[in-house]
Parts: sequence; C-alpha cells; structure tokens
Amino acid sequence: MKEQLQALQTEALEKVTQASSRKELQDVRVAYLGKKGPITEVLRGMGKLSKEERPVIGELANTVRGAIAEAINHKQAVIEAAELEKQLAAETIDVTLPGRPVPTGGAHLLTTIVEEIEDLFIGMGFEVKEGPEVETDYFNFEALNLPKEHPARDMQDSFYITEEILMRTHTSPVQARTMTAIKDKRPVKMICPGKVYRRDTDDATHSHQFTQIEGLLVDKNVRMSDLKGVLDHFAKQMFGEDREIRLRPSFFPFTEPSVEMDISCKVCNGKGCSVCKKTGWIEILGAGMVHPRVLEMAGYDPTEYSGFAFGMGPERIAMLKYGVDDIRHFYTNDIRFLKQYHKQ
Ligand code: 2NM
Repeated sequence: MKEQLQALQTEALEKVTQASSRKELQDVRVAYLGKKGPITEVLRGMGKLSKEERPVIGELANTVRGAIAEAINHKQAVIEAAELEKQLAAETIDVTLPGRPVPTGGAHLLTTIVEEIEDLFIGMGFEVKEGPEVETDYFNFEALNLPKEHPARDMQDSFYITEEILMRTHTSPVQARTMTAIKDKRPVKMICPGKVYRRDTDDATHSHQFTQIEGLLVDKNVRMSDLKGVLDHFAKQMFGEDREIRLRPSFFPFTEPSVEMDISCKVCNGKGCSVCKKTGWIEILGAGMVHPRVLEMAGYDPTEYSGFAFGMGPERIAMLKYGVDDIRHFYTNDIRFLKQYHKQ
C-alpha cells in the first residue's frame, strides 16, 4: 500500500512536470485528486486496513495528496505567469511610433481670398459688416438711386420672392442700412463681403450666385484721390508691389463720378497677351464717389459729407490670382480642385 502511494506520487509529479497548459494541468488534478482518483480510492478503502496500518497509510495518503496539490498549484502559477508574459509581449504598444495622419479639411479658395481682402482693408481701418441676403426692394434698389423704372430692376434680372422682397443683387444694401442706422451721422468706414444673387445663366464667367466685397468711406472732405490711394494700396498688396492701376470713366447709378479700375497685367507686364486681351490691363473692380442722392436718402447731408465706394468680385480676383479658368469650379466643389489651394 505504502509503495503504491509513493509510486502514485512519483507518477503524478511526473505528469505535473509534463503538463504545459492549464487544460493539461486540470486533467492531472482531476485524474489524481478527483473524487474518482486513486487517492480518494485509497482513503475510501481505509476501513479494510488493520488498526496499526490505518493511521500510517492515512497520514501518508494525506501527505501524498498535499504534495501533488502543491505541485499542481505551483505549476499553475508558473503557467499563468508564462501566459501573462506572452499576452503582454503580444499586446505591446510602441508609443514611439509616429501617429497615422488624420485627414483634415481646409478652407475653400474663396474663403481664403475673402479673408485676405478683409485683412487688407482691416489694416486700413475699415470695419467688416454683414447683412441679410434676403433684402427689401427699398435697400437693394431705391436707397441706392435705382428708381422704379431703372433697367437693372427688371424682374428678369433678379430673384424676387414677393414684389417687395428679393435676393440681394449686390452687398451695397448693407451699406445703405448701416448709414441709415447711424443716428449721429458720424463717419463710416466699412467693407461688406457676402453672397449675392442674379438671374443669370451659369457659364465659365457667370454664376447666378457669387460673392462680392463692397467698400464705403463717408466723411467730411473725402475726395477721389482718397479712393485712388486706397485702391492702389489694395492692388499692390493683392497682386504685387510692381502692379500699376488705372481708372477709366464708367457709370453706376449709386456713384458719380464712377470709374472702373484696371491693374497692369502680371502675365505680360503690360505688353499685351491673351490674358489681358492684348491691352496690357485687367479690369478688377468698379468704384466712384457716392451719389449725393444715396447719402441724402441715408440721412447724410451731401453738402457736408462726401464718400467713395467700390465693389469687387472675389471669384474674379481669385481667378486672376490663381489662373482659375471657370467660375463654376468654386461651386461644383470637386475636392481635387479645392485641395490644390489648401495650405499645408
Ligand atoms: C460698385 C461700384 C461702385 C457701391 C456703392 C455703394 C453705396 F452703398 F455706398 F452706395 N456701395 N458700393 C459701389 C460703387 C459698388 O460695385 C461694382
């Protein structure tokens, strides 16, 4: 009996040594220490032993069981530690690896141009003002010296919502509103960027919706030379110090006199090429001295105050500056077009 138990212990410890996984170890545990295992069997058969043998065998059986259990528990700890090591090694994160790039958006080319123009005028002391895109007939036309019979008020040319309300066709109503709202009739120095709407058939150079930036300066003794100085500074900042400007007579209902401003062509340096249609000059914007009627309607005394105003199309500026050949590129939003102008 004694030899049998010792042989059992040797055999079990051998199996424990050989076990290399939790499963195998558990099998050993069940096989040797389980209810149907040999040790339980020995203890169960104790009744058949003599009085002298019983305590000796009983103690030995318990010692053998303890030794096997301890070996199993020890091996279990070894296996678990090894498994943890393996898991940690497999799940190691290298925190020194460079991150994966996260795709980010970028500003639309038009946004960039509008902000650049805004910054230039802010630098000259102008305030940026915005107003409604859905306007009244009064502020869009009447207050800007476009009387009822004026051809520019043709229903065919604007998006009317009712007889009296329409999508603004320019941003000048923001200026008429601002001047009208100033009760103490102090000087005004503002630009207003924003979307405008005209009933046009879209093509490479026309869009039924586009952006405008208009400027207005009203004060005492404002002269044409002030307008010229501001526009010359703008042109040189926007297109290069080596650019020249020229003013040509023109007509707008809200300014008198009215002018159109050209800049010398950067492509040919004024010599004449396809971009400037062999003239050496490129039209950039319209401007003029605010019509006395416009000042008067907004509550400014035209014998005391004078002002200049100008208006430009950021799409056209962007097209000239970046060689964009079709205004529709700004609105069809092909990401391949837009991405070319994203800053890195
Ligand atoms: C232009 C050309 C000339 C203009 C006039 C005004 C206002 F409201 F003060 F009368 N704002 N903008 C103006 C003048 C706009 O765009 C080509």
